[in-house]
Amino acid sequence: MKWVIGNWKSNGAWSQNEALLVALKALVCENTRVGVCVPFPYLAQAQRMLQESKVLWGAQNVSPFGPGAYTGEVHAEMLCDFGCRLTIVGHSERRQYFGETNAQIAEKIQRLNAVAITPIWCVGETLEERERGAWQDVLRQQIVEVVEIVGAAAVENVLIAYEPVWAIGTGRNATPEDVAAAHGWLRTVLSEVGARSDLPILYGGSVKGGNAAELFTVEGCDGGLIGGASLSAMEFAAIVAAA
Ligand code: G2H
Repeated sequence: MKWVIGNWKSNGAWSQNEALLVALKALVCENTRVGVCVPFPYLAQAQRMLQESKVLWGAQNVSPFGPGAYTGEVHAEMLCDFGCRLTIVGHSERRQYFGETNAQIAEKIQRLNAVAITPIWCVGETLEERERGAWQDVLRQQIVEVVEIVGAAAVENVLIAYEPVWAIGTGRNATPEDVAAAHGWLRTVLSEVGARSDLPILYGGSVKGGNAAELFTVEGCDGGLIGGASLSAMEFAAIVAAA
């Protein structure tokens, strides 16, 4: 079973979303689990449009805190009110622009677990880290620092998304060999820390209709987290068909 999950990032407008959600709802997803992570203001729209379909929806972030005096935050119970089944944590854009740390990601995973929303836990190395041969250390650290805080049992039901930062929105996707090596390494590290090594691991980074089949058939690749291409109904449908 493959997963194909859209990540709209900070894109969308009420009127445009309507057409995209109608197209999503019409997707045939018999052997593929399809989902979409939308900006907070559009969760109600996604819920209204997708609730009769097999397509799952969710958010792209969650507060590391519960209810209380945390101005601007959206806590996990609020996501339940909008029927969210999935939510992204630790996306590299949040690490890069908002200083999100592995400790915060651990908190967010726990908050989502507490309300039975599946965390999509993103990991990945930068170009600089890859070029100096540190990608394995970086991935290990991203996994270990979270599991040390939450424990292996808390990551039993997560989806992992391997998103090499150098492939995000750049049009330069990782090669099937890169994906096989990274996913294999992540499984080794998961096993080292006592976590499930057979967790679903999605690939994210410039996936399109034209390269999805090649990437998704890599051993150990359980589908994709799709950014830019999820904003086009035709492109996203082609990716789902390739899964
Ligand atoms: C990676 C991906 C989706 P894109 O961030 O999370 O985005 O497909 O645009 O590279």
